Amino acid sequence: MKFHKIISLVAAMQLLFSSNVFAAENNDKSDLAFKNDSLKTTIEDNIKKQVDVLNMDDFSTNVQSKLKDKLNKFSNLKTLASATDPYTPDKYEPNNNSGVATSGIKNQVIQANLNSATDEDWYKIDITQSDLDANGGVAAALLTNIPNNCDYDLYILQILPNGQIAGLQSVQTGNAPEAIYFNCKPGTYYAVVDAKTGVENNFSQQNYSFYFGGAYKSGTTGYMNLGMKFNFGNKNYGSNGPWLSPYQEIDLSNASFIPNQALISKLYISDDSNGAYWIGFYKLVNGIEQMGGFQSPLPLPANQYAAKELYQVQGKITRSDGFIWQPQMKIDYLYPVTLDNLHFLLGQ
Ligand SMILES: [Ca+2]
Ligand SMILES: [Ca+2]
Ligand SMILES: [Ca+2]
Repeated sequence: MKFHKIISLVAAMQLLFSSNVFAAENNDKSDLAFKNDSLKTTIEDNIKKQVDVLNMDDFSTNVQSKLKDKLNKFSNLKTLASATDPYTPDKYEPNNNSGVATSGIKNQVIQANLNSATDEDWYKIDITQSDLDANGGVAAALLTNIPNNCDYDLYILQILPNGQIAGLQSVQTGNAPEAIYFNCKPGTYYAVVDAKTGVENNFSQQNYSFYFGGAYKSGTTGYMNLGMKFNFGNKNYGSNGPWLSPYQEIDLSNASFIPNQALISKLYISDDSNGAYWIGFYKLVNGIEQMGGFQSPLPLPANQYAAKELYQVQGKITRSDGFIWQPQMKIDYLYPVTLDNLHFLLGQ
């Protein structure tokens, strides 16, 4: 049975049986079946809102409007895997039905293809409670790099204990990518990549890219050399101290090596220096301070501030015997898995 027939059946079942496995904010059960637009809008709006509302300005004490692009000073830019292999054989075959669905691909981007008129690709993931805890209860399935002149669609199915099937679909036209975000409970879920019926020669040896897993991922910039130098000279402010240095800034608001919409999980600023003696040294990033000698994350609430921002760094000191601070910074972040961010998962 070709996949569209199964889908028709599933749609009919959705109308007949009330199931809200995919919790939507819509009480109309018949409308729930295969209508993920509202869910997608909800999560994307939520993500956008989160980033927009929680602005770095809120904790910056000294933001100035003039931005400087110092990206070329980075010595260890994260190298992104960019190229996908367009023509490898589909190593996940056979997987043309739920019984032989491909497993073991959770939270990865894979390359596969629909290489004949009868090919359909079934994937199976088991979503656990810990997966949900890490993702706010939201999972994602994304299909992109659909070959030119092809039109593939994406379906999410769950077989319920009583034999009913619940489902969602994303059915864009042409080779536009497909994306489904869904609220879910622990359980086994199937994703199906299927060629749209009625499109001629709707298959290709060329690979598509596919992701099935949590809606959020964590990442890190690693320690970045900021190219900054704070020379405090020979000074003893004693009881008149401490003295606050002018700030130096680094603009990461357009940094391509940080995913869009990433939020800061942890922010570190290092003590790197020439090793000279100091008393009462403090490190500040956008007004958040930490005493020299500590390597723990700065006291900043997790996952509330945008990572792609302008950062202003400065130092505060009571006594310096020729101390020169050359800080490195590391940002651990959390980001939503979107079509736009998918390349960050390649090569993992
Ligand atoms: Ca295939
Ligand atoms: Ca297949
Ligand atoms: Ca499509």
